[in-house]
Amino acid sequence: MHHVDFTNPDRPRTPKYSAHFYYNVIKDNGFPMPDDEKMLYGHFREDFMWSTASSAYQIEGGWRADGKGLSIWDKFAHSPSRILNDDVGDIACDSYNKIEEDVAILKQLKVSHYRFSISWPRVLPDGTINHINEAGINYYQKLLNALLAANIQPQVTLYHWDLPQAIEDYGGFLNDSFVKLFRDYADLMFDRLGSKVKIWITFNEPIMVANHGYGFGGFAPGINSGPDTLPYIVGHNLIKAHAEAWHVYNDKYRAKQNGKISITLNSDWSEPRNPYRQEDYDAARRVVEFYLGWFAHPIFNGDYSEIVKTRIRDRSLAAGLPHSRLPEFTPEEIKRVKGTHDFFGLNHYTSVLAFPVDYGDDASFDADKGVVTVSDRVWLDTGSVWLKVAPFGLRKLLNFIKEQYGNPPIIITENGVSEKGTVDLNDVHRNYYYEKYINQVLKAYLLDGVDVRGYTAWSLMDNLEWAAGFSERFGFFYVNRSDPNLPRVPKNSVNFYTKVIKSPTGSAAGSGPSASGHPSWMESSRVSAIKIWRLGEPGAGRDVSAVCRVCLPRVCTTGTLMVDIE
Ligand code: PNW
Repeated sequence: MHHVDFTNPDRPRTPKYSAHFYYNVIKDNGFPMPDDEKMLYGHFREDFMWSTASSAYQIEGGWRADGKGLSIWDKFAHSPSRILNDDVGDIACDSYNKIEEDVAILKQLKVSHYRFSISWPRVLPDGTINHINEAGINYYQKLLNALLAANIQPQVTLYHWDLPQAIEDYGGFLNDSFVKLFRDYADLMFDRLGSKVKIWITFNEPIMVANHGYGFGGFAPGINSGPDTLPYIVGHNLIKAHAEAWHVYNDKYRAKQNGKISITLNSDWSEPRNPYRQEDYDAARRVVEFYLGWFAHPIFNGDYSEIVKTRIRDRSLAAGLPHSRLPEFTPEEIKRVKGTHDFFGLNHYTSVLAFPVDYGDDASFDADKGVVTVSDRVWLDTGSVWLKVAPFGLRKLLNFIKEQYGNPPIIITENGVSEKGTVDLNDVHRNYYYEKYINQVLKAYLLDGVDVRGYTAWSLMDNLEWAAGFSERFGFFYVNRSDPNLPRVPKNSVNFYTKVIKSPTGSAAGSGPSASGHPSWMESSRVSAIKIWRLGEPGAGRDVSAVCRVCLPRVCTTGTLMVDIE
């Protein structure tokens, strides 16, 4: 249980992970279940919104149908090597032609809500209200009618990454005029669709638009020429555009349409890599502050947070610039943006471990944050490299939002897990993921008093997973792409999610144990922890015994990255 350094005459003994492990077995006189991993039985509020989600570019197809304009993702996908296997969304899941099928599978799931997004270039081909494409609006009218007829309430996102290419041709989010263009588009959608919609979301995950679209360039429009400045300009215009759309709704439509409107922000949760180092705590805090706070702070508290402002300003001045690379809001703008929310829309998938790193002269969002993140190797793998299963982080993130942003009502607008490789409809890993994550949401609600109003599983069906193409599958329904009819085939998790939603006593997750000691709806997930190891790339699945050879995760005595002994 101890490593002995035979090259050192003192023969020093260093405890291996097994020593810490055995120490705890002795201390606990056995194996008590950690509180955090115990199932909590109980119910969400009566009117809890149980939803599942999709987005326009990922499912609709019909890329040139009936007068639709092109989006930046159409152009990006048609450029060589931007998407894995050169996949394109030209047809995707053909949802443009499959309203009935999509509503049928939503009914099968028994969700009360469905989150989808509007393709801006489908309704406004050149992005402006100078030319309205009635056929495009008609598609969304029909979809809304079909949903309402099935007693499913829509949650509608105005922007889920498919900017009209015509707007990008004029600088896209980098051009201030974007703010007015988005306001006009939002105004038109409220006017034409608003009588049927009670939940609006302005932007999905602005950080991905800013950083991946205009920083790293891995997402459309694929710009990476100014990672130190462009993401901040994009973020700034995005925040202002969100606020204008909220005000239009508030001033012109709220009284008669009686809906709610906000933004969806995404964030990982972050723990210190070494819980005994203050620097790692500070780094972990910066991760969430830069990720979520970049957008949440101006909208919920007013202006960018001090941590974000100070770090970017200091690093800008140190590099010899006359002022911060982060744009400033005027006092009027701070007032105009603050409070433009009716709920907190949250997308969450995974957690990370953080430690500080000085990036030197490197100028980028990551360098400003000054953090490197890793995963705890006991967290299970999934079909996406960035996504590790760490359910506890969702409860912590919900508490962070409650404490930092004034205890807002929270709608979880995405949470889910992927697989890749061979198709296996018995997706018990997905049941496992949902059971554990939803139970953490229940704990946040019942034990911590977080005001959670809804939960949305990503995704309704397998779809175009952005730069990963069709290779990573998040769906409840498998879409058979070798059949030209693109049939939606239920995976095992359809039954699982339906049972969570409709557990015996109503809208509850965890209605109480059955004879076996587990609630009936969780039976199928118990074997999944074993299977989930095999989800990644061939060879990526790890055997539990290979994890944590050298030192306790996060309590690494050497303070270096954890490495395998071999
Ligand atoms: C979200 N990451 O995007 C999006 O809103 C969805 O459209 C997407 O399909 C889903 O999550 C699953 O990926 C993300 O690399 C994409 O950290 C990538 C990351 C996070 C969110």
